[in-house]
Amino acid sequence: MVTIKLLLLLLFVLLFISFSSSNNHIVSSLSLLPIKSCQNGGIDLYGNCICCFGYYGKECEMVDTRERCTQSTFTEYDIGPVCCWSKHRTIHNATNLKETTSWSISDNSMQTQNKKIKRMIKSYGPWDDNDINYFNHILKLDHIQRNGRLKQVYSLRFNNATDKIPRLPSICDSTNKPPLAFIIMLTNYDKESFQTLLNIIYHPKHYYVIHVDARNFKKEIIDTMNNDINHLFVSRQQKQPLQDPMNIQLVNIPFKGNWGTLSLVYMEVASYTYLFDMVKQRRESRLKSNSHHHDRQNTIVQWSHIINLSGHDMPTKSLHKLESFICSNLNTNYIEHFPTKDILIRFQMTSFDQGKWLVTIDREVFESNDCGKMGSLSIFDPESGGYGSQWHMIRYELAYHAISDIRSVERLLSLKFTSIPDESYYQSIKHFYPHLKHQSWKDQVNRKTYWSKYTSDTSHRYRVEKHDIDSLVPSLLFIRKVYDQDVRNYMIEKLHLLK
Ligand SMILES: *[C@@H]1O[C@H](CO)[C@@H](O)[C@H](O)[C@H]1NC(C)=O
Ligand SMILES: *[C@@H]1O[C@H](CO)[C@@H](O)[C@H](O)[C@H]1NC(C)=O
Ligand SMILES: CC(=O)N[C@H]1CO[C@H](CO)[C@@H](O)[C@@H]1O
Repeated sequence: MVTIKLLLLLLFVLLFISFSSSNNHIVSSLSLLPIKSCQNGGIDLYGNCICCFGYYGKECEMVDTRERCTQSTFTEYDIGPVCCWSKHRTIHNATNLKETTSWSISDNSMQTQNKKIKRMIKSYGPWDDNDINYFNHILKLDHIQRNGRLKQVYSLRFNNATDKIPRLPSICDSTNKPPLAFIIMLTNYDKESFQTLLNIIYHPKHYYVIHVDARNFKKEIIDTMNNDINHLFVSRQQKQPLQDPMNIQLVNIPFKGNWGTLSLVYMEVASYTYLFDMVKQRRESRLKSNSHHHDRQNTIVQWSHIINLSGHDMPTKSLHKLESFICSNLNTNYIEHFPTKDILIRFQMTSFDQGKWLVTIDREVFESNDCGKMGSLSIFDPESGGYGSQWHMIRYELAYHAISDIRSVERLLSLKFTSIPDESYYQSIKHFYPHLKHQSWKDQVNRKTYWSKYTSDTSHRYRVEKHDIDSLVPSLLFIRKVYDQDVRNYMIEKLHLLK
């Protein structure tokens, strides 16, 4: 009780301070209310639950039995809310996806963002822990003053209009190559392969986010990893008078990675928030430590590209060569992009993340239970999307666009019930991307998996072996599924990866 009173007092003091110090309408930026789940796929945004279609009550615990869809079952899964909620998803409920709504495309004000976010939460549920984790990464809660009263509003934490990020010089040469950002996604911690990979790609000037799957996120493992990461950071720090904040971090609240579902994209876009924050921290810290030296802050520039890797991916070029490659193609985004029409089937069905993998609801179940319209085509215009490989290397503006443009967020959510959205999300956010015409786009992602080997023996099907290394194509940057340490060592030696 005492602590609650103290918290309230603190809140009041903080509100008071921000009241008196701001001259615009924003009163504070306190994220005191993390978004929580309610029952039956509902979500708690403002201290009140927003429930799925067919559910109501303070915690969404009440079922409206008059709605047939709330009774639906599908083999062993009880899919009531999943099935019902597509009743809410109509073209009229989409933010400019089909560009036919009255929601202004360019209005990026906090109030409008708040309305759009609330409407998206109403339209694209039901929600699970992964969804909520994503919202908590990308949204922020503010209080604005309206008619003399405080009102809670949600908006994107990275807002293009207000939160300017450091720029990247447009020229890149051999003596001045920009930093890179790496995301490393691990199913579990294999210390040897992780350290081998970092040994090759780590440099104090680059940025690294590590995501360990929530299912294997155990305290002891996390402590070990944090120790290892700290050790790496300290041992490789460049000798300079001032200490930069960390350039390598573990994702605090990880996602559960379920194959074929949106969770994989969540992991990546949530990682962007860490990567942008780390640049900001370094810049601010340099500014503080040397405020009379204005040019110091310019030594911290934006990273140019995101490269995401899995634990058993191996570079086939040294970091030095990788930097040079990116540098000589500085304006290029590497994304494979084909028209959506070839994979329309993925948009015609309604699939859902049942906690382990993706399950597609039978059309018959959908129709006989009055679950609304199947698929996503009423909310997603295939013409404006696309698909391709899930591997990509993208410029920082596109990564920023993914977390700072409300339409990118809606594109993501509207893919929630399609299968393998990591193969269509990046192609889809290009539709509203302001730099589309000014940047170059290459289909070639410069990564390889040996799919076709040993087809009869599935356990060895993708495993890279030493002799594979002798015949790599010169343009290759990464090879996947390198499970054996002696193959990694062979690569390091043969391909001069530490030079
Ligand atoms: C990168 O991120 C995507 C999700 O956007 C994921 O599906 C993919 O497998 C990741 N890994 C690699 C190596 O590209
Ligand atoms: C941010 O907004 C400005 C206009 O305010 C626009 O020119 C720019 O392209 C936007 N950037 C991104 C990445 O959306
Ligand atoms: C046009 C419109 O707003 N349609 C629906 C959008 O979703 C809500 C529920 O979240 C419905 O009540 C609206 O009718």
